[in-house]
Amino acid sequence: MAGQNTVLLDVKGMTCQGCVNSVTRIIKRNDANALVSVDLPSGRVTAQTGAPADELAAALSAGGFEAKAA
Ligand SMILES: [Cu+2]
Repeated sequence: MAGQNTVLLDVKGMTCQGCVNSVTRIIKRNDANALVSVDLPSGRVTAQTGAPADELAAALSAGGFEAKAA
């Protein structure tokens, strides 16, 4: 798909599968076609997406997860 990039984010505050689901949902709200993988122990989120990392980090921060582009 055009414009798809690999975006890496460091996300703090994820403690369980529910948080993983929330983070995934927030990213998909910004890009419904995003492919999201979350590594809970490290807080590393990898997304194949056309959305910019900064936009995703801002959305996650607004959703209660401290996030920044990795
Ligand atoms: Cu949780």
